[in-house]
Amino acid sequence: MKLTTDRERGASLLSVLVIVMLMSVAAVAATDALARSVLIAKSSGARAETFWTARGAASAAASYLTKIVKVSEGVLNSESDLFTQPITLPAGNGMVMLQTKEASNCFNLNAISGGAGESEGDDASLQAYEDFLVSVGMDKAEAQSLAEKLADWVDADFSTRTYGAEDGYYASQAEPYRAANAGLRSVSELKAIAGYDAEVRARLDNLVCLRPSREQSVLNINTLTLEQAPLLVALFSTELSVDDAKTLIDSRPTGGWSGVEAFLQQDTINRIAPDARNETALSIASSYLTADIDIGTGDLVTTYRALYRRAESGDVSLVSMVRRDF
Ligand SMILES: [Ca+2]
Repeated sequence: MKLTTDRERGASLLSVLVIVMLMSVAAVAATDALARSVLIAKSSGARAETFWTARGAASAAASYLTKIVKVSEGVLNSESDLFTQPITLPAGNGMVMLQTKEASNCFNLNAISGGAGESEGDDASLQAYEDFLVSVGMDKAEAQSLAEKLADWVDADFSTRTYGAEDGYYASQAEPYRAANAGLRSVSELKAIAGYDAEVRARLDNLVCLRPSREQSVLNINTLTLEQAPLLVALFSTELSVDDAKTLIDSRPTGGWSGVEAFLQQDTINRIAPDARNETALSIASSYLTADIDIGTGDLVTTYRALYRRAESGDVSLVSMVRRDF
């Protein structure tokens, strides 16, 4: 009888041990899951904090830029403090560093007609784009072909221009797709357009942009860099050579030209026929600015790039903000 009782006790003890072991495993798993969700909550909290800090910094930068450019009516040159000195602002638990850069000097691809009901295209903007493509080194036939392919990609209709490409072309690719038939959403979209191979895109790199307005960008002659010489060439119907444009930019007086008139007096410009000039697209003021916003959280630095537009009123407003990945 005693033996049976001992056996029963032994069996009960074993059961208890098994239960305790299972509960320990469950407790460890629960603790692990809790620790993980705390970690996830913490990191998503940090991400949200970084994002809101960036938004706050971008708004603070808009007020700061408005204050600076209102005084000078947007007149800025490459030596301006705004472009050479970073600005540090306190934000949240840390600091935010802003570096403002000129963003007026680029060819606005949104000037190429793409809106609904404008399927005929805007000949002037397309011609300006062809001139720009010639100024970056394309021959005329290549420039016309690339311009028409972009125009077909963004225009609302499905009819193919002489050298263009519509659904018929894109549907015949190894991985078929369709033309967007809408304005570009990103410069990287060029990759999907017929003819815009890596070499072509490399030539356009840093010279083309997308701006909310359909107007062509007005260049600030006092912030143009040597690499941006083709933009100047395009404004003079390619009557100005790239080398002359570079020499001109290189000879710019310290602090910049006093005005567009002084620039137009330069020999290489002065001899160009008036109807080959697009003087209205030149200025000594900046219409777009970008700010790189570095936000430090712990060991991690997150960089955002904000685009700002200066209105006629002098107010500077945020157009867009994207996180930059390096
Ligand atoms: Ca189309």
